[in-house]
Amino acid sequence: VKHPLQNEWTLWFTKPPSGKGDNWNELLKEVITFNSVEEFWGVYNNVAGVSELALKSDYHLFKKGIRPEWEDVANKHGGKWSYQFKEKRSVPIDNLWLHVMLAAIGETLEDEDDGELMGVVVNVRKAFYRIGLWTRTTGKPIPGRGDGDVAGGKGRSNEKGKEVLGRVGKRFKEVLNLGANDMVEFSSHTESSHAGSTRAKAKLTV
Ligand code: M7G
Repeated sequence: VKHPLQNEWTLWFTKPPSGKGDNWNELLKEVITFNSVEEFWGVYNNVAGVSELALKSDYHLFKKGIRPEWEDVANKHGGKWSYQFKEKRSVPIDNLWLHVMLAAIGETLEDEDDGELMGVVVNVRKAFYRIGLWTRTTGKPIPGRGDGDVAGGKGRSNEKGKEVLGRVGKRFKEVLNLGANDMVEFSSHTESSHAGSTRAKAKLTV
């Protein structure tokens, strides 16, 4: 018996660059798509844990059909909540990433009609692990769509947009098991791409 997930999910992997000439496109690889709890565990049990990955590797778990890139139509008006774990030796990164993936596929990070969650990401870097949650919007109405219309075809005011985004950030923070003084930060993909890095200055925190 297979227990179906509400959405189909695709796991992606970013290989560390082997030389100078490697660009983002050549490094990002689609691994596998699944749509049941059982298949998720099959995938999980057969890929390397985050703690075993080389520096500059990423895992991305995204809803099927959405590439884990700023440029994807589903992401281009959005952004991400993220947190950097700087104590690489002591942070239980494999367990944290597992719980973030379970929260994503179990749909506990947002309410059913929020339509914000695009995917989750873990980056392995020299000085930190970073876990991110990509959202469809930045809390503001998407330009060119009139009445504040966002995902799901429902009108959403500026105020409501901020509220939804903030709630998703708070749930993400709970899954990461962070204390009240540890802040998850939001940055829009526009900021990230202009800064050439996701270390762009965050404006919103929870
Ligand atoms: P990062 O992995 O988000 O953060 O971006 P880091 O600076 O902590 O490593 C690293 C680099 O990967 C960026 O400067 C871009 O060159 C490239 N990159 C990352 N993302 C998520 C994208 C993307 O969505 N689109 C493109 N074109 N490049 C990206």
